[in-house]
Amino acid sequence: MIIKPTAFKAGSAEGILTMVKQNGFEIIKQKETHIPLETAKKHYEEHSEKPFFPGLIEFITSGKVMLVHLRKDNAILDLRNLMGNTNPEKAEEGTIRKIFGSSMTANAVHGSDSISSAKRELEIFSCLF
Ligand code: FUP
Repeated sequence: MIIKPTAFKAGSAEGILTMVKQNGFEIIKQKETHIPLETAKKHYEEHSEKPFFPGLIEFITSGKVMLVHLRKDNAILDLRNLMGNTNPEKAEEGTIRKIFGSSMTANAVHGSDSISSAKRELEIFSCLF
């Protein structure tokens, strides 16, 4: 999981991590850091042709984030349910993005969408942890 710049700057990291722990996740590692430009581009590679890509890269590299390595049975699906819809306006009540998100891009958190994505992302961010 990545706590994105706007949520981090707003001081929401503690509240987000509390929700995550209350939902049974174990925090293996956490790190406050800036994401370098090339790392951000690699992370969001699948969206590189999309019109929102430049804004997404600008945003994710705009300030400090918190990288969080989480563990839980069924972690991928459970975290995505806890995060809620990508768009905070559409996210269900009680979800992280509903509570802490402010826009489609500044939607508080990123969560890996599959086991293979989680492995790939942990590898991409390993040098920053
Ligand atoms: P998610 O897996 O829920 O993070 O969503 P996506 O992989 O579809 O999108 C990745 C990020 O791109 C989202 F966090 C927000 C951003 N995004 C936009 O800014 N505009 C869009 O139209 C779609 C996604």
